[in-house]
Amino acid sequence: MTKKKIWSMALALMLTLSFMGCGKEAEPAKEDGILLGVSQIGSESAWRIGNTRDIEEQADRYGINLMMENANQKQENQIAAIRRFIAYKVDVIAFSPIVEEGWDNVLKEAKDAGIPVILVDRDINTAKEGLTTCLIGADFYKEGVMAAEYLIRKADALEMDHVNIVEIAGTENSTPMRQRQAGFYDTIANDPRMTVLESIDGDFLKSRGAECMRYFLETYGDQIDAVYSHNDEMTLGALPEIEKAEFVPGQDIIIISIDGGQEAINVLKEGKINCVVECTPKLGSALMETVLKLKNGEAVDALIHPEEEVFSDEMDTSTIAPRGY
Ligand code: GZL
Repeated sequence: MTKKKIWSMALALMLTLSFMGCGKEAEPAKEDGILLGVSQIGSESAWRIGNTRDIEEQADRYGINLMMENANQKQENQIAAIRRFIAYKVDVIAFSPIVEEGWDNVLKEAKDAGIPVILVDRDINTAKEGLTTCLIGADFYKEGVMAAEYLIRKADALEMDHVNIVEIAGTENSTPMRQRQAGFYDTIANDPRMTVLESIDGDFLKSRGAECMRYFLETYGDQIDAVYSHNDEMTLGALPEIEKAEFVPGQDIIIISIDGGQEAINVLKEGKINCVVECTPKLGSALMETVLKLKNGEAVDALIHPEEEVFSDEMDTSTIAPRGY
C-alpha cells in the first residue's frame, strides 16, 4: 500500500471520527467566574424540588457558579437572600417571588448596585419600571384556560346539565394562583352549566389540599361535580379525603390538576385524576442561557414561556413519558 494511500485513509478516519462527535448534544461553552445568586421559594412541592434540581444541574452544565438559598416559603427570607447576593456582588440575581407584591425596595437596591435581576417561574406586581430584566416561566393564564376547556369537553361528553366546581387555589397573591384562576374563570364564564361553589387557598401544600377537601365535602357533599386544584400536591392531598367520604375520584367527581409531576401522572393512569395540565419546572437551561447573554451584553427576551401540554383521560395515558420530577 503506497504512503499516499495510507495518509488518505488516516485523513478519512480522522474526519469520520470528528463528524461522529458532532452527533451528541453540543455542550455549552464552559463559562468561568460567573456567579449567579438564586433565591428559591422553598420545597413545598415536587414541582419546586424539581425546579431546584434542574437549576443546579444546568448551572453545573453551563459552568456557572451558583449561590442558591431556600426561603422556606417566607418572603422576608427571599428579601434577605437578595440583600446578601448584593453584598456579595454576584453577577446576576434570579428569584421566584412567592407573592407578587412587596419587592420594590430590594429590587431598587439591586438596580442601584448594577446587578440584573431575572424572574424565574413567578412574576412581581410593581408600578416601577426596570426593576427586573425578564421573566422565564409558564403561561399560568393559559394553564387555567386549558383546565377549563377540558372540563367543558368532559361535561359535553357526560351530557351534564350542570357542573358544580370547588377550587383548591394556590398561594394567595402568587402569580400562578391569580392567573390559573383568571384563565379558568374567564373560560367557564360563558358556559351556564358551570358554577364555582367556593374557592379556598390551599397554599400549594398537600396538607392544606386535604383540609380544603374535607371542608368542601362536609359543606357540599354530593353536590360537588368537579375539583379544580392549582397544583398536584394539593390534589394528592385531596384524593384520600374524597375516598374516605365514599366518593370515587375520577368518576363521581371530576379531578383537574396542574403541574404534571410523576406521582400525579401515575394517579391519572389509575383513573383517579381526569386531567393534569403540564407546568414544567425545567427552567434551568433558559435561565443559564439568559445569564450568559446578560454577561455578554446581548439582548434578552422580556418573556420566555416554555411549551406545555395537557394530559387527560381523553388520551392513551400509557404513552406519557417519565416526567423527571
Ligand atoms: C408554578 C409554581 C407553582 C407550582 C406549585 O410555576 O410556581 O409553585 O404549580 C409550586 O407546585 O408550589
